[in-house]
Amino acid sequence: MSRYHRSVEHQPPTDKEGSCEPIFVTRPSLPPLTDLIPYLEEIWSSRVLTNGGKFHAELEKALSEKFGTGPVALVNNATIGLILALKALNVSGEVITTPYSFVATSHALLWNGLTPVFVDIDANTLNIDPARIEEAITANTTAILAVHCYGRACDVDAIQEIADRHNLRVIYDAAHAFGTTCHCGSVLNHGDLSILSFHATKIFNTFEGGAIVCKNQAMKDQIDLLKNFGFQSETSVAEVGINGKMNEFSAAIGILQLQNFNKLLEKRKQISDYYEERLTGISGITCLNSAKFGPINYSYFPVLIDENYKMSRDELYERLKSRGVYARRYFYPLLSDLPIYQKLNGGSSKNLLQARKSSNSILCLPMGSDIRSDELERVLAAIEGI
Ligand code: T4K
Repeated sequence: MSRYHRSVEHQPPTDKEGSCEPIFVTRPSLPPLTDLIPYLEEIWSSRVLTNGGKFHAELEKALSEKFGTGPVALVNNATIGLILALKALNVSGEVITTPYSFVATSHALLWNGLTPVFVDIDANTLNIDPARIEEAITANTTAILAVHCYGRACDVDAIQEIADRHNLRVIYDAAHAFGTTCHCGSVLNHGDLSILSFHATKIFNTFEGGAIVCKNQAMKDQIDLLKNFGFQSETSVAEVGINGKMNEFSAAIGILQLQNFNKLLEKRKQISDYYEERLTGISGITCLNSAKFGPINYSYFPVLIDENYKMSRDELYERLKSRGVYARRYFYPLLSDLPIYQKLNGGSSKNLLQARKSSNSILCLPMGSDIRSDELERVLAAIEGI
């Protein structure tokens, strides 16, 4: 049993109406079970469970067509995808990255023996601030690892311009960015490689899973080699690869999820718009999904709680929890404040004022295509102080 189910069972919240039903930060969307049966029958009859089966090939093709990008290599999760991407691009030395992300972003650097150099973020998008990148570049810098946080595109043109001038690789942690658009179509067209997460909590899930979006077939071939232990043939191992393969069950789920994606996205947009309508005007709350900050894919519903709100962010977080609403502080604490990174990084995590401010004010409210209107009202009532 996982830690959230455990904690919910052992300490049932009691809200004023006496309802104990927990509302989580998200709930995975699932295709109708009956739609899955034919896929399961085919897997059972073929006994092809993994190692690049039919559904794996089908999903890779469908995704690159949907995104309008180069080839897509499926992986078993985004963390392995990030580790593989850095390896495939031969990144070395120092990598400029954001302190405002999930631990997988900077952990992937450490798994490759790389040094993260954290730079500050933009106040509105909470993505890495391109204006702060150049001052962090040294003779050892070889790449920029940026995150499209909450599914809002980074300033991809500014980042690429800096990278071109300094001959740096650009890798996008696009774990949140399934369906994210930018001025030229899919944001996944930018950088050398983009890595998506298909984890249960993501806008598009295959239970566990992910994908690396490549620019060309040669890079996909290299990643395919690396994700299969480095095998070139039955007897030849060309690289120190890893097991990064997606299995046929997850690929089948992905094929089905893709069929429903646009419908579910529309539901998320409606929920986001409703939240925004109700929360706009409450002193001390800023809705980051607001269109004024650029297009978003509604994968999260992040708000900033500042000193003008009637209680602190943490008090609101606890108040919601006491009413069975499990909002989350994505991303607090900053990666650079974790002891593992402080030890490594001493000098390079200074001047992260904006990141620290955002991290201390952020709250992600429950979001998902299946959230019911009575659940939304419970969340809003707690925030509005009812
Ligand atoms: N880069 C970035 C920027 C990321 O945000 C992430 C992952 C990654 C890379 C790495 O991607 P993967 O290697 O995972 O593909 C969650 C997710 O586990 C993690 O994937 C995600 N980011 C992160 C932002 O959130 P937790 O520890 O908060 O998850 P957890 O288990 O507490 O789940 C949150 C809520 O979701 C639960 O309270 C209930 C609900 N839930 C969760 C699961 C797993 C369900 O209803 N069903 C489920 O099966 O990290």
